Amino acid sequence: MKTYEDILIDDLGHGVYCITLNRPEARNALRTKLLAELADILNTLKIDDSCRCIVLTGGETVFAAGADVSEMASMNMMEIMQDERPKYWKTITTFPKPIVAAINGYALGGGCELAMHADIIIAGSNAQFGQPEINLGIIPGAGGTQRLIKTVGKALASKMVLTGEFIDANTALSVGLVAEITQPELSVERAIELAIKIAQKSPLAVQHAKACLLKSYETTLSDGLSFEHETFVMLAGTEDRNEGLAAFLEKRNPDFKGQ
Ligand code: CO8
Repeated sequence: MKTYEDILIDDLGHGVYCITLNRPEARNALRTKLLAELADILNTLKIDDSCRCIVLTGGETVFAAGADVSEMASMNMMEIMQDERPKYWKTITTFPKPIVAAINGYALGGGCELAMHADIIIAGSNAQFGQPEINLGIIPGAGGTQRLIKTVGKALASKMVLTGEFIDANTALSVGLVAEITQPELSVERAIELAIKIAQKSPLAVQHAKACLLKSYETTLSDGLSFEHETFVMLAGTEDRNEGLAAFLEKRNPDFKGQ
């Protein structure tokens, strides 16, 4: 597997790959190079059948302090219009396999937006989430206004985006931004545990379940229910579905092949 400068990739076996953001000297700020590397590895893992689930982390002390402010400061409006970053964000947004994020320390600006691209967030008790772009005279640019409000509701999202105030792990748990809180040193371990559990399921069912869950962001309830039903019917034609039902009836573990 290719090696990168701004991210580390570990094949953990069991169908799980761990991606670690690796710019500790800049609090893992998401410069364009880092986003390009992240998009590159996700494009590789998207079509690699040995990958069934991703763990995404920044390590024990910080997840990511947002876009790289020095890089952004050097860009004028024309350069922002022609920016490559939205292309890389799109790869993250459309990645079809589950992402479990282990978030410790700051997840700010683009870092909070990246965290919200994960399907499940495990937060270390030291985690802090924020959209402080307003302090820089800008606004969130990678979905922060849209995903945050859909996740935590208007009151808290508006407070965070308009004041730049951070929320801690307990608040993030209480509003549903994160699924669980652990001690900081255990968040990656817990994320891996969940990722291994997901990786043992039918990859077809998992990817379609993710697509259905995300569809709810985009559509009305009745359209979402139709999408879910069509997907449910389609999965009835898969070998994994036959295997899953047969294994249950035969009291054995299923052997899902992704077919
Ligand atoms: N960009 C670049 N460098 C950074 C960033 C950043 N976002 N954050 C921290 N650093 C650097 C600092 O400059 C410092 O470098 P040096 O040692 O060379 O001076 C080093 O990291 C350590 O930083 P601090 O000394 O400040 O560390 P602290 O632990 O005291 O504070 C904080 C950590 C709270 C994270 C603080 O650094 C901070 O507030 N950082 C900026 C947070 C911020 O404003 N983030 C939002 C950025 S804008 C954004 O994310 C928009 C996304 C748009 C995406 C659009 C795509 C199309």
